[in-house]
Amino acid sequence: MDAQYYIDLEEQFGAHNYQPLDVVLQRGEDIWVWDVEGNKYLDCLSAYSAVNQGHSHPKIKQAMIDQLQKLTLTSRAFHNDQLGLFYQELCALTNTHKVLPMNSGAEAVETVIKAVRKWGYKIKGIPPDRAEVIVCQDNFHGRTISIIGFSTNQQYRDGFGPFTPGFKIIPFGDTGALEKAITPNTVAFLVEPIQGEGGVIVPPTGYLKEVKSICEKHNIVAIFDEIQTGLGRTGKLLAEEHDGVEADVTLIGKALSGGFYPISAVLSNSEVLGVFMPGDHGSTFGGNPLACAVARAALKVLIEEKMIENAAKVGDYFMSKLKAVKSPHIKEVRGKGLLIGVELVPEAGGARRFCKQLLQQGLLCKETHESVIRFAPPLTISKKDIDWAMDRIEPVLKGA
Ligand code: IF1
Repeated sequence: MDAQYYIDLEEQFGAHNYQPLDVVLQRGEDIWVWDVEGNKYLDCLSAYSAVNQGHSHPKIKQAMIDQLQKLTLTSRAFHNDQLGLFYQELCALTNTHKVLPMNSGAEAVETVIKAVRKWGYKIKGIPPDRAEVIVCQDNFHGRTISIIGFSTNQQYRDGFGPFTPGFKIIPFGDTGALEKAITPNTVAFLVEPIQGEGGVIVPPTGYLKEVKSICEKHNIVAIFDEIQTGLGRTGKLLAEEHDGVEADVTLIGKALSGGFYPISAVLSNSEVLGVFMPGDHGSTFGGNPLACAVARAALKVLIEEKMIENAAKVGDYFMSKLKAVKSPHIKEVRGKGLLIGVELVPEAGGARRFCKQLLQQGLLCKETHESVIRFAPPLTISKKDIDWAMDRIEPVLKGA
């Protein structure tokens, strides 16, 4: 069948909550994907950084197949032989004390909001139902009602009220605003190390370090949402490492499974997650043996195949090539590692048309915040692959 056949089926039967580019993908291998008509593309989105390890990584695939032959789901009413090993390996890798596994990134965000509120009431002594969490302008933390309730993107909120109270919004990157927003009822500050959907916004150097010391000073929980920036994307295991600082609670997801299966996790010091008692929180699929076996393999290949170091090296190379492009359309090239945004000037008419042209040239990427082209290929990409990509990106960026 040709692409239109599949597009028409989605049009006829699917809710229209996305507007995909006109390409129907069928197969993926490492940095490459093929559509139903056999055309080959370099994937520069990596499913929004869920496929950091490259499409269909053989070792993650094999780990999934092996676990599929044994046991996929038991519920947390019983133990299983993958969860404890997953905890141990993840904690050793991230210097974490306690883990709570969930499925989607948004569920991890919702989980940490519950945890810090309970920590506020039980440990910090905040009056009941008065807990406040500070978040940033242009944040993206997921699509649930509570999370979009503190989004500043009108479309994400429109028609979905009423929203969950208890959130304060401050400018991203502004530690003075953070200090000013803190009240005796503040329990936490939730922030992305780099705002992905916000347009690949990189905060001033040392921002996270200053955030952490302000949080320590006022006894509030520093939560870094690393669901997109984590697991090697910015050239470090966690983006917080660029500032040499550790969050009190870190959220990861997406590439935690290498794109094979939904799994997310709340990584915390003992105090915050320690407030949960049996029955306080849960999820049917959270921490299932299949998810844990896949995640163990995804973490293993990330480290063993030095994908993080490669992201730093090839990311710098990619960034330098993009910065060297002389084009009247480009306003700024920014990012870290292999999370790069090319912001276009308003006169360029938006990033989508450039993404459509790049698609014709065999590159898959996605606009974000209307005027930014986001480049986030798998962390396995080589400098040679970047040269192949730049041979196609440069003419498009220079074009009309
Ligand atoms: C969509 C954006 C990216 C995230 C951060 C939590 C979540 C995400 C920093 C929630 C998810 C995804 C969601 C997807 C598109 C994509 C996205 F454009 F929406 F914002 F990556 F930038 N924290 N981001 O980036 O994780 O529940 O999706 O597993 O909703 O369209 P999730």
